[in-house]
Amino acid sequence: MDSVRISKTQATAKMKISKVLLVLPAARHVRVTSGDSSVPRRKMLRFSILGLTTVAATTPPQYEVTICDENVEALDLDTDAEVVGISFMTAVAPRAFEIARELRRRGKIVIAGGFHPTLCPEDTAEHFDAVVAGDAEGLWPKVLADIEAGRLGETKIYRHRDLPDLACVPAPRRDLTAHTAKYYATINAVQTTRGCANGCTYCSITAFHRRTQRTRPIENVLAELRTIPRDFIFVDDNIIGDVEYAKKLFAAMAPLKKRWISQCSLRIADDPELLTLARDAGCMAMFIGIETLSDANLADFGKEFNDAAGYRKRIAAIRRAGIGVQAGIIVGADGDDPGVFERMLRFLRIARIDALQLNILTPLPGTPLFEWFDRDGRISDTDWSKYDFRHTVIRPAGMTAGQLQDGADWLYAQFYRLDRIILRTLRTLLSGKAGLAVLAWKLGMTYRYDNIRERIVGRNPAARPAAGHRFRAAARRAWSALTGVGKRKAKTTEQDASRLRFNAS
Ligand code: B12
Repeated sequence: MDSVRISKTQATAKMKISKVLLVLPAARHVRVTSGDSSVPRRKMLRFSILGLTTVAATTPPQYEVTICDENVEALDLDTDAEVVGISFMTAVAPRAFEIARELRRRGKIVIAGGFHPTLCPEDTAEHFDAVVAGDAEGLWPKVLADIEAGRLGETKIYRHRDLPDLACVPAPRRDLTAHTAKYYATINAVQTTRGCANGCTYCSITAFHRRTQRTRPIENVLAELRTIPRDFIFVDDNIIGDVEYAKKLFAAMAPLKKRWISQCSLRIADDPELLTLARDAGCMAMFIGIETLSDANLADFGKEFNDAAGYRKRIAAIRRAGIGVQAGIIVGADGDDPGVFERMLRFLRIARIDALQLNILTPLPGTPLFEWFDRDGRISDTDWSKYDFRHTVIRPAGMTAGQLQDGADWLYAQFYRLDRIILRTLRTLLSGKAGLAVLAWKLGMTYRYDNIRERIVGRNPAARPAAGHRFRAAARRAWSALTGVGKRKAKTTEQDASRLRFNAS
């Protein structure tokens, strides 16, 4: 273990711990609060709190552990736990900082862990008593021991020198989520590998896992699978990253008769044996990063292995094997112009994509993309809560920021239009894949519900406006040329070039 040491005088007093609370903060628009305890109907988008159930499992048994996921229950700031661990990704960092401030004011010891703390440990440390950067295994028990011994202040950032062997990953404490299980698509999330060896320039996984992929012993995974129901999700980042391992795992899983979904790269399409093994192991669908139709964008993303020209053939091969495809798409890359949204919608229809996760290009801290955008002064918004892939936080090269936002909203709303969801579902049903049809229907309706609730409609920036609209726009332009009213203020060069300070509140 490696750690950042700070002055000894800051060490805390010895503290007896009996209770530990683990918190998953939620964004404002989906959060359950004590004032309004109704849980938003978006169950299909809640499927894993494996981070916290795993941290709970690494907590020494003498402590009583509870979990609060703000997506499904209100957080009680007057908790009787002495120590609170908060897990968060970048998009919820502001909420995590707010919770930490409130809890520390109440005398609690508050520790951060997860993606954002790992990728921005120094910034995070300003808000917490300590930060666990990386896997909890091996570090979290040490933090708790340091608190009891009064040594916590000596170490502010706990970090592994060498990434731990995944043989040490404990079975997650799913029992701690039993009371809220009905709000999740499944609480049965399983991880068989961590990380991904591909070096995609926008991806946090590469930075977090130091561009490695570690695998769990197959017998440990099988033992865990035997304890859970038939349907579950593998939350791996690229489950076929280590092909030989994946083949062995899938072959060993076949007799268990499970049904699962996961994430992988398009490379699965190139290996017929792998496809068959995955299907026979119960794979129903894969989330696959298609990302873009432009080879220039793929080169910027360090993802040339996707090869845009081969998409349709490869996707067809996956679907022929009986595996559905949810496409991960990124818009706003330098090669994208205002026509990208229409082109993409057409492609998604022709390629018979079952579900879509649309992401506006977002430079996440710790990634090469973030360094480039920061260096070039192209980050336009420094509020982490907007780093949820649904907000434009960059200055795009091939269109305006407004066009990017409008076009992305339009594409999402169009893909999840009710008639299109029905059509896709019927098509899948008629091809004899009832399980996949139900899954695609539920997912489609959930995304649609989110779009309606968040009033996402958008506008196709490449569409020719109707005559009335063109007339009003021309009149507005003439008026603003004459009077100067309504002109957008240009940002100053100093503002553009200055190093950005990210909003921590
Ligand atoms: C399932 C999942 C989701 C689920 C739920 C996630 C959740 N827990 O809240 C849903 C669908 C809601 C989701 C949404 C999003 N997600 Co998501 N998600 C994942 C995924 C695939 C798996 C998470 C998981 O279960 N991991 C398994 C556990 C075991 O790993 P872990 O969480 O890292 O936990 C370990 C350590 O980090 C540490 N640890 C974690 N927490 C704590 C806390 C303490 C106190 C301690 C000591 C240690 C500790 O110990 C754990 C065990 O070693 C990850 C990718 C990944 N590999 O993790 C992306 C990931 C976390 N998501 C990501 C993103 C970007 C998003 C979205 C913003 C956008 C999107 N389109 O996906 C939205 C955000 C919505 C919002 N506003 O909140 C990024 C985060 C990047 C970042 N820098 O923030 C990831 C890494 C994916 C990626 N390829 O980049 N996601």
